Amino acid sequence: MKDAQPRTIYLKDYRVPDYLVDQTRLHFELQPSGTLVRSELHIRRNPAAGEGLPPLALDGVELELLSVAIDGREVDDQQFRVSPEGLSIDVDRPEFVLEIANRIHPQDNTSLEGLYLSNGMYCTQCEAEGFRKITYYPDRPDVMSRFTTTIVASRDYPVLLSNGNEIDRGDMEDGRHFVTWEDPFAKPAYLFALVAGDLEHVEDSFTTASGREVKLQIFTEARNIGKCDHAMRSLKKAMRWDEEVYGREYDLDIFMIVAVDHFNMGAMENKGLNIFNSACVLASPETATDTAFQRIEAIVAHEYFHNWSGNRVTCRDWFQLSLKEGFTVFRDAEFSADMNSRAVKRIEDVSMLRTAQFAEDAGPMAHPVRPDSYMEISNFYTLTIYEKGAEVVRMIHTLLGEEAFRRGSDLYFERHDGQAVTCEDFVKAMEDANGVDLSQFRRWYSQAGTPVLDISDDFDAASGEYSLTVRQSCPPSPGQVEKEPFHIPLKIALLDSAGKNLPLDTSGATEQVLEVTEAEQTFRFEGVSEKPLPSISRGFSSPVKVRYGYSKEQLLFLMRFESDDFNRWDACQRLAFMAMEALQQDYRAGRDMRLSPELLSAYRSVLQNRELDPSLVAEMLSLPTAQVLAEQTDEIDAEAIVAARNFAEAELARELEEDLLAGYHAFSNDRPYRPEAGDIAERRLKNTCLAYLCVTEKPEYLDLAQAQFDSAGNMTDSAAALATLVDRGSDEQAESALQEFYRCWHADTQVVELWFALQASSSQRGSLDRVRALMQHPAFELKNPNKVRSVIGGFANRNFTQFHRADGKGFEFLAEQVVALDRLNPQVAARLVTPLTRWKRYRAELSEKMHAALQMVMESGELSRDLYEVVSKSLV
Ligand code: B3K
Ligand code: ZN
Repeated sequence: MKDAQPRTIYLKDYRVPDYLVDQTRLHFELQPSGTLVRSELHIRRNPAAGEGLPPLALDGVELELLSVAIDGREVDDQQFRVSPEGLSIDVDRPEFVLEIANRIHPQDNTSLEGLYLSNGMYCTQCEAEGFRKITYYPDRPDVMSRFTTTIVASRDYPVLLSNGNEIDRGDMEDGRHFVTWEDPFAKPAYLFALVAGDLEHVEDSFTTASGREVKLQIFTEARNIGKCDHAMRSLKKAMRWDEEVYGREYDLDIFMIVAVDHFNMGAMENKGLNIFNSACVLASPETATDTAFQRIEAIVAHEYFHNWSGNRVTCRDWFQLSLKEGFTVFRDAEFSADMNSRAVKRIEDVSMLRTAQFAEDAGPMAHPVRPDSYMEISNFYTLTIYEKGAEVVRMIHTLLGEEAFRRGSDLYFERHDGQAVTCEDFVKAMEDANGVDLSQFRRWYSQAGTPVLDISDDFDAASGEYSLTVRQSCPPSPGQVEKEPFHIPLKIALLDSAGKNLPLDTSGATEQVLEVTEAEQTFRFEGVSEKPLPSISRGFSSPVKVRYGYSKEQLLFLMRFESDDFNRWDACQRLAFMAMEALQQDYRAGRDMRLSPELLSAYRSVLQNRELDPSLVAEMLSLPTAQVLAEQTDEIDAEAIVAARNFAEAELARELEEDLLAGYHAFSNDRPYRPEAGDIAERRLKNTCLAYLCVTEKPEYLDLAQAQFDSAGNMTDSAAALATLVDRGSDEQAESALQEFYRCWHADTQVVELWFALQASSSQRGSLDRVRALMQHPAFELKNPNKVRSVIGGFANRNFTQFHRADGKGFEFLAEQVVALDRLNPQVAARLVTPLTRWKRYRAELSEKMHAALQMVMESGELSRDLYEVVSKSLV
């Protein structure tokens, strides 16, 4: 790929489409030898595009063109040109019906983009540019069309689904049958879906606020039919929530979800026919962990919410991706917060942002929430677009407040229903609905990088004035050296020496959102009688790094008295981070390591506190992961991080043994499993205690883990016990538990994926040899992204210790796998290579080895556009 470099697409080159497609009629014949696609497109010159009749440019990739006709007459091949990227047809009239026939080969499609087969079931994935692998089409989101789809197939595929409502079905003479679907809502091609297979379904219904009855169906292979109830319950909750919180009702008479085993990501919001990765929809208490239950609830909601934020109002072009993704992630996060523990949801999201998004923002692929350019759009389904995009929407919510935000979203949906719009339109609706000016705020969309706030304070006892001085800066990112100041909402409170929140104004409010807009700015508070302790960025009010010189004592104080649970956790994290820093320094200097007594006493008091939400306690007791520690250091010393963490864990386990055991018993119970917040919290804390206890490797605690493993009635407890035995048990214990688990669950795809992941990510047992052996296991399949993510992803992303082995073999292994995968599935390969792109952040020895591995990928031969973009940008 070095000679023919992929083309870069720029936002500044956006032009409206030359032609519009009012109607799209598709006809699919699914045959073993290939699928015949016939399309009938009602095309019209776009009046907004100017004069004349330029050639009609249609996208099309890997298609076998059979015929082209305009208004019923075959077009002779002088009038059109076919290239590997598409078809260009000369046009002599402003409005016409174009008919195309082409053949595709879903059976050979391993990219899982376009139409492909998963366990014998046909399914599609069109976002972002997969529709062009189905037929020739203006495959861009600003071309919105009404689709009618007929699917013809053998009776071996009894279920034939597409978007919208079923309008016809019947048998054909040759033993085949057909179904026709019509979607009354105009949509871009990326929302098209087709499914054909031997599927069963569960059914339910939902009555909308205005009294319409909607049929809800979840389709799966027969063996999984018992695992749909949780998704169905989640769907109904999401539908109700969107009515109550956003006033948004569902618009079709039917909403379908299909579970497929081979899927590049979590799920897809195709109109009326969501397609889900099986792992993100199927669950039962025996087979799914609490984490899986919560993930399913969130993803079902996310895809459902897209029906408004994404489908009814869609993106003009792919640079605007965060318009639908950032907003929808914000919506699903609020939904999850309302359904579960708000603080814990926030902690989980922020931890992920701080680890992975901050790393992205500081790396070679850093890009703004609205990027300016890309080579391959699939590479831009990133944490920046999704999670930082959601933080940007959240900041608007924080700045405007609940009601004003709702006014803005109402106006946005009303004004742009049925349109393909931009991030600018979203911000404008927020402004217009509320008469506010968000000019400076828009920089969040155009500037990449994580801003840093350096905060200092001052107290003048004589005048009673307390002041906070905030300096903001943002490190350079690719193509952006200088950054203009951001508009940052900073939610704060001031605590007095008794731990009480001070009133901050005459109304007595104890919390305030400071609007930071300048490079340096001072905020003053009058009538303060003693020097307060600031609680800064409550609830993580903006996606920035806050630096304030908290002492250990102040952090302990915040942990005791802070009323904002997120900041209480954050104080604990800061304390743990300081302790881990010190341990790393000890390790590097060859000194004996000594765990901070403050951290120990903080953990002890948290563990003894029965007032706190147990899942908050579990979060507080979890040391920052190696990945977090790595992200927060300028020069990553993997060995020191691992040594410091292992030491701290061992010390905590030893010192807190009694409290941990008491915690384990206090939160064990025999109640039947329910995936509800309270119960999840208790299980989480109990299993956190168990994991710590087993760090001691004392037989009595390993017996406890074994007993839990043997008697667990749900997958959360079973998997937690297994992970503990694998990490801390003897070889014999670990192997026999693994075998037993596999014997029990080998027929369940999701559990086998968990079994793979647990081994590959085990710092003790997930050696490179084991990972290679797992890849030879009969249940492993390189063509299945879930298996790849469990084994190779588990090793490269979640097994810090083994992946960073000093000889660089972990990096070489990843490079090899990425190259092999690129031939099959470029999207997955380009994502999997991410850990190697961070080479600049490491100390010399590992950095060189990582760089060499990346170079190896580059020189391995012709790379896909996806992989080429990531690797070439990372080698610079
Ligand atoms: N919109 C899809 C993601 C499509 C990814 C394409 N590479 C799922 C989601 O965000 O809801
Ligand atoms: Zn989404």
